[in-house]
Amino acid sequence: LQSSYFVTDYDPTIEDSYTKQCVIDDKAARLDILDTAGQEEFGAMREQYMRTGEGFLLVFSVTDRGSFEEIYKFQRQILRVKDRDEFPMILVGNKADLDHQRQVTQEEGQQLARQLKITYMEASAKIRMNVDQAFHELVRVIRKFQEQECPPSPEPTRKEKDKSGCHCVIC
Ligand SMILES: Nc1nc2c(ncn2[C@@H]2O[C@H](COP(=O)(O)OP(=O)(O)OP(=O)(O)O)[C@@H](O)[C@H]2O)c(=O)[nH]1
Ligand SMILES: [Mg+2]
Repeated sequence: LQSSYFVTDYDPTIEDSYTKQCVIDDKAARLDILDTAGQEEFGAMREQYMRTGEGFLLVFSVTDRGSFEEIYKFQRQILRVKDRDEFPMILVGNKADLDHQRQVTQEEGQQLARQLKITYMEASAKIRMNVDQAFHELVRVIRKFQEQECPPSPEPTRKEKDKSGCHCVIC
């Protein structure tokens, strides 16, 4: 589910990265997007990207039940790596244009999202439905989370700033 173009051939990702500048809710944001591998062979890299990510789009295909069933495991792994009960994530059911090949209903997507306490969105990279919206929604969730983690203090002294250990890349 890539932000700016649609590729027709299947080309398994190992790891790709993109940078995008945009304005979300009147605030500038720089998105450093890391597109990671779905294939099991590249699973060893998973913990590393989970450690560095500030937020995650959990993408499955509504036409592939197996990809849906893997989401729960990924989410648990992210929470374990982050050592948190909650972390910014959005559940995305991609390929919503292929309605006749559906193996996962919208209700099932919603239900899983409720269970994981995150938002569910259906998208189609092919017809560019909800692609930007999914990234934007994730930025909102990241902002909210980081605001809670390190609320902007009125005038922190330099020493306090150094101690705080907050790295709000998207502010
Ligand atoms: N119809 C339709 N096809 C899609 C959509 N998104 C991706 N595809 C097709 O599905 C295939 C796989 O797409 P990728 O984006 O490479 O899938 P991926 O999940 O990144 O796969 P990995 O990189 O192996 O993890 C390609 O042939 C795409 O053209 C979509 O929204 N609708
Ligand atoms: Mg890919």
